[in-house]
Amino acid sequence: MTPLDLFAPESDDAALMAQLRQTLHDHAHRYYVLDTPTLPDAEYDRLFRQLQALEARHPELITQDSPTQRVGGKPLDQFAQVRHAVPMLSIRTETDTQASGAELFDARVRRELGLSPTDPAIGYVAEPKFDGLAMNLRYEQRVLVQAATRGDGEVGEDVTQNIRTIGQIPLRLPLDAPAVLEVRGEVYMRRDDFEALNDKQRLAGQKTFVNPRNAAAGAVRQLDPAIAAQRPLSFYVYGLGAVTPPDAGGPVWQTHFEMMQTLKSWGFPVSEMVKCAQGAPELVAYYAAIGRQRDGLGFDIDGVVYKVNSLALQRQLGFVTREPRWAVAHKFPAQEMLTTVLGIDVQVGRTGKLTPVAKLAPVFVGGVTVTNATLHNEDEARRKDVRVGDTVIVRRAGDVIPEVVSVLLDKRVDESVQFTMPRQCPVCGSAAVREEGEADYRCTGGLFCSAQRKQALLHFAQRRAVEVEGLGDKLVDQLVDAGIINTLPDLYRLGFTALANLARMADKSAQNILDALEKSKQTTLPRFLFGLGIRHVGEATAKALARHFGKLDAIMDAPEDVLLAVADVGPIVANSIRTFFDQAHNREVVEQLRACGVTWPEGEPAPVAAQPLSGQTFVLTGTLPTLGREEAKALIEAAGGKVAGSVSKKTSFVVAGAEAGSKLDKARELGVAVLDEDQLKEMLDGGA
Ligand code: 5U1
Repeated sequence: MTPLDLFAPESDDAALMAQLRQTLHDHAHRYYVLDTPTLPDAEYDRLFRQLQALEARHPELITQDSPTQRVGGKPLDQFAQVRHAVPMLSIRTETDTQASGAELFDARVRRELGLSPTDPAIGYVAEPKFDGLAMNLRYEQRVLVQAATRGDGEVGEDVTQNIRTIGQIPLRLPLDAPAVLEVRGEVYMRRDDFEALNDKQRLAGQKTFVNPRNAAAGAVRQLDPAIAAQRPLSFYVYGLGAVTPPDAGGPVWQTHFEMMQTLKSWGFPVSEMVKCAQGAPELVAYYAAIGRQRDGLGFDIDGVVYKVNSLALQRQLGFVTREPRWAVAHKFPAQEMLTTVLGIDVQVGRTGKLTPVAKLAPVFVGGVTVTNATLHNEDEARRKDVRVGDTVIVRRAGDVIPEVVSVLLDKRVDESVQFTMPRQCPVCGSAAVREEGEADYRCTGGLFCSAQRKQALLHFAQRRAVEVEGLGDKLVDQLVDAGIINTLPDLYRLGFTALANLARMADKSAQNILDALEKSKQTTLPRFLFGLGIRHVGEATAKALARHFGKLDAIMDAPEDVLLAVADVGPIVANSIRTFFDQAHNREVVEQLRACGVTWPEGEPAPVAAQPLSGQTFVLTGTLPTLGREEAKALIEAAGGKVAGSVSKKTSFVVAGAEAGSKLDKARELGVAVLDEDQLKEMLDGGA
């Protein structure tokens, strides 16, 4: 055996291992950062296992940057301390007073630079402010050697083992990267990953996390890297720490934006939302645009950051204490705040559903003052164990109903008592029952219960039903509490005097209500049906029933099996409709409304052949070239089809327009047929 024979296989393996590492790195970058995978998962797994096998054979050839080394190492007792080569600064927060935070910042920068109002606008970079944990990643000779938390800015903790598990973070950099490079950015958890993690925790009977930020912090500070690896984290880069200086061969950049583009080319994830902006007006527009997108993003941001783009100007501006003068954070209204629970009320809905609602000390959250937060139902209230007197975190994101996220148990007062759902309706005293398999308690009082009567009136009078303009909850409270109105037909028996005698009711307003009531008498069959408030009969079902039967009497008399022939009606809905019209008092209400003059045009039952889309369920996604979302929905429904909000195996077609999102992906995953607008129109014309 020659020396060559002895070493050749080993050097072949070494070359193969290097090649495998490169392929796996490239693919991980395309998968995690660019979101354009080119290798099937199974092939990636095969190459990964091949590399693992070679490394098992040659442990001395394992490199720190090998993709197999993302998850590894033993659980730690504690994290080692790391002194940052360049302190991790904090960032000044600009809050809106009279002027916008962007205008205040721009004015300050111009003043510091000694610019006059006639001098040109300053070039800025505007970025989202990710709601996660600041991290410093250190690369030496283009290999990730250390990841450290911010800590106090001077000294952080070495969390390298955990950070290596984040697929978006390159373990190795290309050859044009400098010998020493520290990048700074935010480690965060996407909202869908957070939900999935909490589902998993719940199933395992383990504690859930309050929000994505806490979940990310828990994962980063997890002493066992194997557990950290199961917590899905993401990363965005936004700046630099120590870097090889230009005179030692390090990179030279003129602007922050240029530097970010280089970081992107080296494999770091840079947000697509990072934009250049000229002067204050473009920063103001950026703040507004990102604010509008905020709830639709897949992750939490708590504001935006403005930075002077020119690195020379940044140097000129310098720092005050620990904050740069060239950057500022402009926060959005907080979506989570602390407040106190003053009481827990139980509200009664139109169908008798009892909902526990926490009454809160007023708190400004998500841009509005919140005084109520739903606790949904008994199980949810128990799970969160919210008690009167508790200090709680309240969350309000976008237009969603505010909710109590969690209780600060260490602030709980000793004598607090657990909430229990009442067994009687808090309004009428009738029994409250929870049917098997249902999450909700319901009041059994029906229209005997004044709360249900009020809700039934409001439901009937709403814009989407017969629409009685001006009949809001305050007026309905007055009318029902004074015993003036008990049933829907009583509305049309209201006289001017009864209305005008109510507290705070001017003659003019009383007349407006009477006029609105008169106007509401001319309605349509779907609006009237929907307004009756039959359980499970929403607008779409009411439309389908009206289209199918043409006349109200036909619906009122239809047996369940005939109702089942309607496109939108399943057994539960059919049963609910039958039960409603089998009750004499409900038929009486309909007759009295008709006697009061409520009327609608009736038609003939729709012939089956005239319903080209009957039995088909559609999901709309993206922007169609000519049809608006509501228009497309109405056309599909008018043709006998159903429109659903999410894609499932039961979906017949997904209609996709520009910028179609995850619904299109799901359709492809499930093999659901995808149509464009032209194909939909063809079907509507009876062409399919
Ligand atoms: N996007 C972004 N977030 N963020 C946070 N940029 C950014 N820059 C920061 C911080 C603390 O600090 C530098 C301006 C020093």
